[in-house]
Amino acid sequence: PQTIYLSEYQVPAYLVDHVDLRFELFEEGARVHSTLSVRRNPDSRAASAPLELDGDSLRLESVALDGAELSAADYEDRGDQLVIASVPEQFELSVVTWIEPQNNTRLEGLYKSSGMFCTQCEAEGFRCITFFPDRPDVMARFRTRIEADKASYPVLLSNGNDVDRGELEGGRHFVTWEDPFPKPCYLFALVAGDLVEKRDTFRTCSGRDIDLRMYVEPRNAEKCDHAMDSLKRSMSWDEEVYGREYDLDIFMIVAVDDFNMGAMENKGLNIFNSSCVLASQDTATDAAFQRIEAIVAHEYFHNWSGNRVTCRDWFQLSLKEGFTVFRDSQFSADMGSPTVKRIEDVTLLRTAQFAEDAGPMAHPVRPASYMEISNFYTLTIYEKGAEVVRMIHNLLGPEMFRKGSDLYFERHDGQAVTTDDFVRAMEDASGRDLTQFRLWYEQAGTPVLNVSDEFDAEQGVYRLNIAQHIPDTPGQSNKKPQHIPFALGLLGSRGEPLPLKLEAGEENAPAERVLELTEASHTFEFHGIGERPVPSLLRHFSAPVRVNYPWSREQLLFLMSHDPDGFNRWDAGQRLAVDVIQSLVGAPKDAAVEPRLVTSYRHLICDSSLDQALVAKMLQLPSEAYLIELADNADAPAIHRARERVLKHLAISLRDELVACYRRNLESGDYEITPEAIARRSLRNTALAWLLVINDEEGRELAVRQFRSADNMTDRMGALRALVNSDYEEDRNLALEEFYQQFREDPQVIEQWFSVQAASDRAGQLPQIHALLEHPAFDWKNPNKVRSVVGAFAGQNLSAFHNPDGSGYDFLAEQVCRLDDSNPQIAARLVTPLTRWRKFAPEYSEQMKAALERIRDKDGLSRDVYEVVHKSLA
Ligand code: B3K
Ligand code: ZN
Repeated sequence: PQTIYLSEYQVPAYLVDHVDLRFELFEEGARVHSTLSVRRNPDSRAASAPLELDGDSLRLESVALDGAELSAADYEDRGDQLVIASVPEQFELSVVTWIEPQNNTRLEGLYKSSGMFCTQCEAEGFRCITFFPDRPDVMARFRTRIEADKASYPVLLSNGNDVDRGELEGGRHFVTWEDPFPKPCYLFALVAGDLVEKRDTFRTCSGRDIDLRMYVEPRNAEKCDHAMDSLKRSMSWDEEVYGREYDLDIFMIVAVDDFNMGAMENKGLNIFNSSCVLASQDTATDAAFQRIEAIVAHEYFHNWSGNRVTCRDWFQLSLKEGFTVFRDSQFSADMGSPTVKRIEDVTLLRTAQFAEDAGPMAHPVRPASYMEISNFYTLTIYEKGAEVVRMIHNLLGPEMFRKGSDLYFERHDGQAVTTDDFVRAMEDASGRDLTQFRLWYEQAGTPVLNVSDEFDAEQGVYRLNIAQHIPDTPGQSNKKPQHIPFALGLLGSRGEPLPLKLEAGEENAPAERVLELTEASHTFEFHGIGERPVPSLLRHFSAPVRVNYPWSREQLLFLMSHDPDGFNRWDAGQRLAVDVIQSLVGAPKDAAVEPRLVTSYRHLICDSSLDQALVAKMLQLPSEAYLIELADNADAPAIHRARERVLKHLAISLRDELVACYRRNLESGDYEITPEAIARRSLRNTALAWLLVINDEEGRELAVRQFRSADNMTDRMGALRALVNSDYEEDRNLALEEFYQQFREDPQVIEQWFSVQAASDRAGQLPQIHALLEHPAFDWKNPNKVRSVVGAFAGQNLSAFHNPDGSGYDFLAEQVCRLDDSNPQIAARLVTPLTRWRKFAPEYSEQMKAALERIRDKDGLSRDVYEVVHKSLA
């Protein structure tokens, strides 16, 4: 496969002003009539360039130029391109193609999912529908007529407004849609199905009434309220916080079961993976409710950050994704607990994005090259990209940032632009120079900050030395220092925040500062300090970096209870737990567990005056995945055992407190999704899980009772998970069976049922995983099912996946090869755990590498998997 380079970007030779589409949908395929109004691009230097249109898996039926049918000698059908050597300055091109959506298992372009037609065009799926310049800097106005059998497909949708509809012969009908906003073809969408419609309205800030419509299969009619409410909250939040009003008269959301990712922001017609939009108290956990709110917001926010202002090319993907993730995380913070939201975002970043940035697929937020763009919808583009925008927000402050975003939207409305244009708007609005800051877009790798300090008691001066370096990543070494906003505070011995005087005698010095690091090393002096302070570093995770500082356990315990920054209280607890667990990896069985860890957890569990949402987070031990990310020569089963030891020790030591915590947090009253109620459920389910880890009889009874009587999925799943992860085999099997019988008709719940087993070291050993794959509810064609079994096993059940006999690796390699033919995008994602092979101790890494080599040697490997495997082995 070919590598595409950012440095080779050229403006399109031809522009398309208007697209007229007619879809004839049938059971045995679809005929697509496309008429493009094309003109030569005045900005292109390629004066007499041939017209080249992208295509993929299309059967060409006819081509006409300005109404005259072309003969085969006038054009060349290269399979992936339709080339016409000579065309006038301006012309109309009509092309008819035949496609087979019913056989499309890649789920790119037009395909069928549970009997309905739907599309996914980002990044390069439109070329699977018709020949087109499939690149985001070609923006056109679309008119789309859909024709289909009326009984089977009563609902026919596309972008924009429905302008015409009518009956056709043979029980068929049509609807025509017109989208007044020019857009790249990746934002095109079409849906045809037998769907129920849920309606609502939203009045915008300028007083326009927007028609909100959700389309779902009839059995899901009762699961739309949460998404609809989330949508309305998103619409008014974007008006208030960013001054962005919705622009069309209709906004539609469709739920489909077979979808490669979470959702898609098609103009006016967002398409969602059912699991990211449908929810009811009975079927969705708190985490799912929150995820749905965030994704609905994310896709809605794209209407401005992505659609009105879009990307010039796919190297600029983070322009829309990083910014939109930042926007949705601000929104979620405003809707719930900001500290908890920050903790969740940082957990994901540090566990998964840091691992990506340290692995063979590491790439900058603005990559310089790719083979398959689908492989670059990564945590780096999304989450690190969002952190980069957050740093700009931190450096400029909220008001200047808003001026910058207003300028960006105004200056580039209707354009396809670059991350550099985004940064320039921020600079122009604020007067700040972000030249060095741009390195965040260009250099891959997570910066490491080594921090040391000294206290000069005589002078009353506390000195902090901060040195940065950025590790080498594939194709990049000797990196330049980056511009890093570093928030910190200093605490006195009673926990009081000390004023941070950067000059002796400074008045009204603040207790928190954002230092700006720009050099390889800095020394900061804080004056008027009477005793050695405890530093609280990188507050609220002000930059996506690793911080090394020789914290003592004493200091961490101190920060856990005194740091005024909630995020850093949590982080201190995590560092302490990491330190304790790491010290037990490979230690003798009778090595002692740090007693002060127990004391601090006791305090967290018993002191109900603490913020319970934060406590619920602080009680979660660092995950195995995070512990592996922090390790060199990782031994996953040994890490698993050390973590289990700490967990069991805590549970045994705090047994009575856990039972009391469980009872104190028992719900009375109606199910609510407030931060307080979520925290209560989380605390109670954590207590339950811990009790079952130590085979506590009372815990078992509580779990069984809760499983049977729960009135919501969070509690039902909490009890089920606790039982599944316990030694009570009979109760586990009974609960799993009951659960299945109760929810067998609901695919979104069955996905949870699969993953709770696949992720468990008790219920998810390889023979059981094979049994799940044979289960009648399992379906290789459905990405959610594949993720919930194969993905959960390899990504979460780490001690089983890293079985020293290599069977976990063989298993994954086999499933990747199986999926490579039918759905390469999903196959390439599933490879990820194997790509981390260099991280592990030799007895593991050699076998992981061998599994990758087996995948590499498969015949007819897709470009998607090829890129990931070859880069990982390089
Ligand atoms: N923009 C889509 C992702 C498309 C992925 C294509 N392989 C969803 C989102 O980020 O909102
Ligand atoms: Zn997005």
